[in-house]
Amino acid sequence: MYNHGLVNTMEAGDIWGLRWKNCANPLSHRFMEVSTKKQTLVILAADLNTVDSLINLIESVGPYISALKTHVDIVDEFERKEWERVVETAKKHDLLLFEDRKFADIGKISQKQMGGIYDIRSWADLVTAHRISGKDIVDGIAAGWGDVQRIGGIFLLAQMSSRGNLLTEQYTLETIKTGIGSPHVVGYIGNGSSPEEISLLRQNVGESQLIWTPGVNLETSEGLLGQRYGHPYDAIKSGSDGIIVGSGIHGSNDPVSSAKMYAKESWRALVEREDNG
Ligand code: S5P
Repeated sequence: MYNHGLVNTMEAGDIWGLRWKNCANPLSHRFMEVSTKKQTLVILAADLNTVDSLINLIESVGPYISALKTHVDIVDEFERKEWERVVETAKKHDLLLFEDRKFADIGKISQKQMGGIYDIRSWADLVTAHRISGKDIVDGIAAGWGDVQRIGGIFLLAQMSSRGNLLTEQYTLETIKTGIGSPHVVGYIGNGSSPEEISLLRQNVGESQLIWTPGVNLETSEGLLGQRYGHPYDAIKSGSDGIIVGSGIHGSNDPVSSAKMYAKESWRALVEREDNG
């Protein structure tokens, strides 16, 4: 087990405080437990386009991350059977499988899109969805899992990290209204590049659901094609529970050292967060 030496032995309930007590969905507790065991709040955005490169990356940084976020539709020559190797590797490292599909269609089509060529419903524990088409998208996605007798969780996009996005404060509030109290909504995606926006999101979400934030990087404040970045420590300190890191790890010359650094910053911020009581 990896240990930064910041905290010796700690139970998830001690370190996660109110979040541990108030989160209702068991998938959030699974995330908090794995994060505590590995002392990392890093969700790896594994944006690579071959199964072999994905597996190599997961094998090397697996001990320093707490969930695996995929974009299954960027994999070249996708084959369902080959994909199972990625799924197995993730499970070996105790990682929740989080498919960033960003569903946005009407409920009944989202249900069908959970199947199809990628068969997301059969392997993903978590998916992302936009609120734009109406609140029935949540039930549509849940029905997709139901079709294969599985239960999963949804992260609704309440904010985005990209420049010029159309998710206004009012839209964010409507999104939270849809998600709050839903047995299917584990949490929300927030804008990791802005501590102010994360704080506001946390105020409105309360303590009963998770917030995960992309748009974090230790080295740069701007990314390609309109991506914006903030510091991982600030994101967690202002109320995020997980940092989604892509190029900061897979684009680094030394992904293992980078993953360790992101893990350390995220864990340090959680330990120093004041609302853990
Ligand atoms: O608002 C968002 C929402 C998401 S899920 N902004 C994002 O960047 N993402 C995802 O996070 C994006 O699809 C990518 O997989 C990851 C960020 O990657 P990075 O390379 O910029 O760290």
